[in-house]
Amino acid sequence: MSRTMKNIDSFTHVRGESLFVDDLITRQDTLHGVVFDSPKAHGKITSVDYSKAAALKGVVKIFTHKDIKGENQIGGIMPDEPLWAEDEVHFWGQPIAFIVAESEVIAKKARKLIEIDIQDLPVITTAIEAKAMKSFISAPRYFKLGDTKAAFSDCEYVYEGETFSNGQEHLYLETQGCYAVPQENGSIKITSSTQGPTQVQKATARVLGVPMHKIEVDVIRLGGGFGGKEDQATPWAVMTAVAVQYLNKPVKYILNRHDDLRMTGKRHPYSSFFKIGLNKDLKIIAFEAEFLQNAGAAADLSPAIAERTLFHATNSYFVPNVSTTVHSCKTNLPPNTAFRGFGGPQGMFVIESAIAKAADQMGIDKRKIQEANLLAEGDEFPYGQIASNVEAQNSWFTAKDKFGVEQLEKEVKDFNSKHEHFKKGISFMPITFGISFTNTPMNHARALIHIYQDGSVGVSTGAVEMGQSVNTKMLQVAKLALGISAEKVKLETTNTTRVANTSPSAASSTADLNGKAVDMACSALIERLTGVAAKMAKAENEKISFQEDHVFVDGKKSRITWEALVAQAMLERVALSENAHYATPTIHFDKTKEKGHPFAYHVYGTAITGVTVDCVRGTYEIDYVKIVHDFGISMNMGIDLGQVEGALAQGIGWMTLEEIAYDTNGRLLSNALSTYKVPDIFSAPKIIETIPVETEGNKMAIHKSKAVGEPPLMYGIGAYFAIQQAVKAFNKNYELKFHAPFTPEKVLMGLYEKN
Ligand code: LUZ
Ligand code: MOS
Repeated sequence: MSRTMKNIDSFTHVRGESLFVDDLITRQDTLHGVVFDSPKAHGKITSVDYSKAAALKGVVKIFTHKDIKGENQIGGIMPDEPLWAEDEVHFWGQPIAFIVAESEVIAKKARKLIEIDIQDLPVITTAIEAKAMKSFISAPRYFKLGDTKAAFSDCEYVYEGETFSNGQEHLYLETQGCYAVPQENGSIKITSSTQGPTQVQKATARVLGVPMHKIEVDVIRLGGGFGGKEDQATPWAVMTAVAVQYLNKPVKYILNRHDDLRMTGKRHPYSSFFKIGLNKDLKIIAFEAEFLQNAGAAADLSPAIAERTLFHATNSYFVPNVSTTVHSCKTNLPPNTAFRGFGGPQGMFVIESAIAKAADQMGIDKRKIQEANLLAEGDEFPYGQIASNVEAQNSWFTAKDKFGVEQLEKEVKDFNSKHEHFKKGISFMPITFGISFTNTPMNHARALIHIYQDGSVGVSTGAVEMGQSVNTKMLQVAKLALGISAEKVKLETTNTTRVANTSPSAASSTADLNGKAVDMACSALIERLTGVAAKMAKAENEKISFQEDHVFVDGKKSRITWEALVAQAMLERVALSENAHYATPTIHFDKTKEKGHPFAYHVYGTAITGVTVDCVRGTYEIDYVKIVHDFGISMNMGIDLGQVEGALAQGIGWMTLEEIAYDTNGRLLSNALSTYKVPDIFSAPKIIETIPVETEGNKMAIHKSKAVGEPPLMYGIGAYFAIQQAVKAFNKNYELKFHAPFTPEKVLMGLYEKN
């Protein structure tokens, strides 16, 4: 196949013609909503006075839980989240009511007129406090391999420590939003900026008390999701639908940035504790970790995210004795949610911290320990899966070789010996990331393909386009399978009436799951068309193939065009539509034993990060990140490199700059782009070099092109340890701390502590 193609959205993106929810032409009678949310993180609502707001000219109705005909419940994994608060509020920003007015301006004015009294209850903002108060979302989970207790007594070196990694704001360019329009007989069509159209449909049906077939959800594309719209696009869509059900008029709600930042959950902050044991040969013999996940005020996806932390707690290393625990801690923050990596990055930061601590105490290079413990073929993960087609060592040694590590390390040493006020650091960051939803039943997808009678093709899948270019990949799969040119194939919107019961576009698995379904649907169509073509060409079925918009006979182009073939198939009344269902084979997981084979495959890679720290100011620059990445056999290197670079920048941001801050009352302080620093072009690495590992690829991946959305984010963890090394080079007395993000402020304090 041609393993390259420009993103099919680039033309309309560049011209500003791509449609997002807010670009839809609305009906003239459209009303506009805005949420009234809690101004306190925890308390009893003693009174709310809506009268002044309701009296404002242009206000149509203020909706509360009392207006719900079905259930006041939007919890996905667990039924613990009301759409609108009833008697109690559990986080600052929790929706209490929905004001619907003739314009957004009026709705916002009305919001200011609502008077509320809340009787304060104690506020918990950290996972550590929550654990002390036994405030949990769900039961703890434990993964075990071997016997750590016995193993520690055999270890030459044992170290313990603690870590913290902060949350992260998704900052999708397009904020949350939706537009709901009444149809006949109580049906509602919702256009939503969601990664999970089916979640939106299901939650809406539940709250409205109507069957799912009354609710149609359509998704054109998202201006970014990053996990923030896997579950948390739902409430706004449901609220507009409640209003439509009552008013029988279209209702639109696009959150502004402040409302979005305040009301939505983020990546989970984690407080963690580790114990690591090594023998004389630097082998990690035992590893224990306890993860305290700050889940916020409701479950959302937290238990699944907690689980993925345990799956990634040993990163790219084989450790024979492992014992890990995760507690999903209930606090009074907005429910934290999916974010690219889904708990994996938080897990990997801890073992990297443990290795850094061990290396520091032993007085050796961190990378010696990393290198001595890399996963090999046949190693067992703590969850029972046996590693196969492992590229951990391949990517590591390729990076060392291709990027000339000796030279890079010499540069650091030379530079540091010559410069007093600037210091360089270098780090290695291997990654191993499991591909599949950890919840096995979610690993399925469908595609619906129509060949129209003029030969053009429409492809519908469950995949949501969110800038990751999944539609381009789907188009590549279809055009290759049908042997036709790209212009003949159109990717349709993602719509619950065409493709039902979808899993969210998440877990890096969207292209694999939906691409396999597209491939299957095309194969079925081709099989039927082969019969027609064979008759037309007077040849046997086996001799027929489809390429270059023509029927090929015996590998040679015939005069029968695709169009002529399709026209003939119509005359012969051959079905030109096909629906296919793909469910990942092989995978399984037993939660009672915490063992199984949960992942279709793993993605591997190694990043080398070089930084320079300004030791007067505490600022730093990322000189380079050099990556050897396991793409499998990429079906579109342009797109995949974009994913690597974007994920890397996002990972570096999480580790270095992005500092979510809540005060002790649970109020978000980093509530604007002036107080929350996201990486920009000035903080981007000066050089990003990415080369593919040489590999056979993996058949479980679509066209052997491995999932690429999430794994490269974790290369960003390398920035933390490169900066740490530079700080240590300046200040020998610096005591290693593992408290991310490593902001310039923390760097400065590290440079001068005990110095
Ligand atoms: N979402 C989900 C995910 O529901 N399950 C997962 O395992 C997952 N993994 C990564 C990102 N999103
Ligand atoms: Mo996700 S973190 O919605 O793949």
